[in-house]
Amino acid sequence: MRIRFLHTADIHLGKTYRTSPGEAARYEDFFRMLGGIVADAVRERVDFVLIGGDLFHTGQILPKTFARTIETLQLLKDNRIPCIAVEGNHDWIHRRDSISWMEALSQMGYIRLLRPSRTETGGYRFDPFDPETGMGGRIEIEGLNIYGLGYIGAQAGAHVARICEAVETRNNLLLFHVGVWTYSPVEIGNIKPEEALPLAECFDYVALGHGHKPYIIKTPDGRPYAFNPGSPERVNFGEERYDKGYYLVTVMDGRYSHESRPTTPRPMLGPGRLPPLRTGAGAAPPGAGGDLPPAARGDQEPPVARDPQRGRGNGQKEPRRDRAGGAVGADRRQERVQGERGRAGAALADDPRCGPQG
Ligand SMILES: [Mn+2]
Repeated sequence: MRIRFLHTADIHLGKTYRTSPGEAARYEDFFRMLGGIVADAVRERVDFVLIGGDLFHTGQILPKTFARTIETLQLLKDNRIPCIAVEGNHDWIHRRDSISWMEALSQMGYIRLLRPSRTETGGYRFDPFDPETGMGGRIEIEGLNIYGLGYIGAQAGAHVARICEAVETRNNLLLFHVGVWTYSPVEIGNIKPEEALPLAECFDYVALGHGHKPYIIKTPDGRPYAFNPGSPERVNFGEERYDKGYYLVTVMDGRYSHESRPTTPRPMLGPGRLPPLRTGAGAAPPGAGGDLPPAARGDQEPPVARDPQRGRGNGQKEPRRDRAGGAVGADRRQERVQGERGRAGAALADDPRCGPQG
């Protein structure tokens, strides 16, 4: 039995560069990028699409962002390709008295939002997904059991044993919004490689999201088991330094093979004009583009030439200097606030910025 799926993450729909004339074009870039991935899914006739969290840039989104999201995901729904998603630290909503946008999308059948429930003793429970309520912790497609876990906070490493204890099936995949240190450049929401390793015992493929840079984690004996596609767009400055894309994964008789599908986000180089888009996933419709002043692109740092030899998601450790593009103290504090779930909802609703590369 052959199963094929696309694995992407960190789409960050609704990201804006406020008060800049180029805002409308940049806002649209993120939908165009997701639209390109959706079109690829339909063209490749995949069995499902995985989104590893941060579909939205903020927990509270504008009505137009929700409308554009539905419009973009409509093609998957029309083609009956399930879009399975978890919540990242960016689209997680604090208030439990109102339904989140992610829950709404799930109830409307645009995504299947996976979120485990917790037992009284602190354990995890992955109930089968119920299309009626749009809720559940796992879903079975063609004999593959897909478990979903969104952003669970800074102490995620301490939860790995409890997560594995809750797995009762074979042939398992885990969709998880977490970074693996030191591969992930995000400062918060990481687990250490040795903490992540037990996941390789109960899941054949761990589909990550969170770090915007691609990487692959292997077991000590060299088996790749955790895959982070990175953001297909350039969400923050500094992300022009590495290749962008998502994965097309094939499962044949329980064996996984995967292929990187490169995307071509708008270049962030050069002052003056808004650079044009190239073709491919995320290609520009006719008439897109226009002038974008330096402030809109946040040219606080000099343009950086891309080096094609770096950041290809080959699982190799990257030097720390790549992280956050030289984040300063204020940015780090901001990131810390956003990373703490208790306060994230309010902080993110008011602030269009994103923590460095998360
Ligand atoms: Mn993100």
